[in-house]
Amino acid sequence: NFKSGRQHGTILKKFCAREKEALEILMDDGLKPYVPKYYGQFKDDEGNEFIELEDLLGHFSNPCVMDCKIGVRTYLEEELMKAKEKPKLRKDMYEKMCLIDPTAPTLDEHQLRGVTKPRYMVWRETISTTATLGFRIEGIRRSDGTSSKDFKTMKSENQVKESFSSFMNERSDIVKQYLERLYALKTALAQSQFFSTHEVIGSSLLFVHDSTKASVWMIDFAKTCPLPEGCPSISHDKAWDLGNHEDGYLIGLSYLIKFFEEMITD
Ligand code: 4IP
Ligand code: ADP
Ligand code: MN
Repeated sequence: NFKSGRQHGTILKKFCAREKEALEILMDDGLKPYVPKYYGQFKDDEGNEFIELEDLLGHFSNPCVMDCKIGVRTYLEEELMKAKEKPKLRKDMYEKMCLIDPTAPTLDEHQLRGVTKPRYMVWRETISTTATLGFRIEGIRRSDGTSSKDFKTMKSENQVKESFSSFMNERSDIVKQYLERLYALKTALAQSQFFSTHEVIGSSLLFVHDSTKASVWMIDFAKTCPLPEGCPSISHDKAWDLGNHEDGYLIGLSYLIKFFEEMITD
């Protein structure tokens, strides 16, 4: 997905100021063990800017990888404000919507051949498990290298559980290793200064295992922001209402933990 970094075991991701700022704080927070190591900014010869991150797959051989996007909301309140003040129609999002369900756009939207970003993002939340479970599977890559991104309309608990089972392929020991890590993450989140002062939107948990070990990390902080002045804290486990900045991160984590627990049969 990303270019290899300058050092062995790192990757380069397109620069985003917000993500860089989050990673800098995270490197000095209790969540550090659950985040790829951040090695700083980098500009290539053409002037393209990157952040350099630990390659989390580096510790594994022929890994299986699953990306779960966490939270009940996937766009920023700021994006919603912008769309209200000055609606910008996204033709690309309208087209992505039609590909999945040509009956999803309203008559107006069909005529305009465009939808606003929040409209598209909310629709994606409701056709998947984001709105109901606070997480959704974004992609799975198996150890043979084949991958599937066919999860956009996965809306039922059973479908998600089946995908988890097939991802973990009856390996109870792997499920247990993931669970230990998820419990530890939950504890670290409860104690984290970073987590108590940030809204975490559009971030994923990246699950990685091979034949002997399993682990999970928090990734993608491009839409993780410090809470505004007037809103010193959020619970991360309450429903979102405009202005309350809740992200539902812990709703998603709790469901993940619950589903993984249900997979342990012995
Ligand atoms: C994508 O929709 C994802 O939600 C992207 O999030 C989001 O980028 C895109 O918004 C949006 O079009 P699909 O997954 O349905 O294609 P991610 O990068 O986490 O996958 P942002 O920038 O919001 O994270 P645009 O505005 O970048 O197109
Ligand atoms: P974007 O914002 O462009 O979607 P992400 O940070 O979400 O980028 O990463 C996209 C994908 O790249 C993830 O689903 C994961 O498979 C892979 N990835 C991201 N960060 C790392 C990392 N540090 N090490 C290995 N793979 C990663
Ligand atoms: Mn992203």
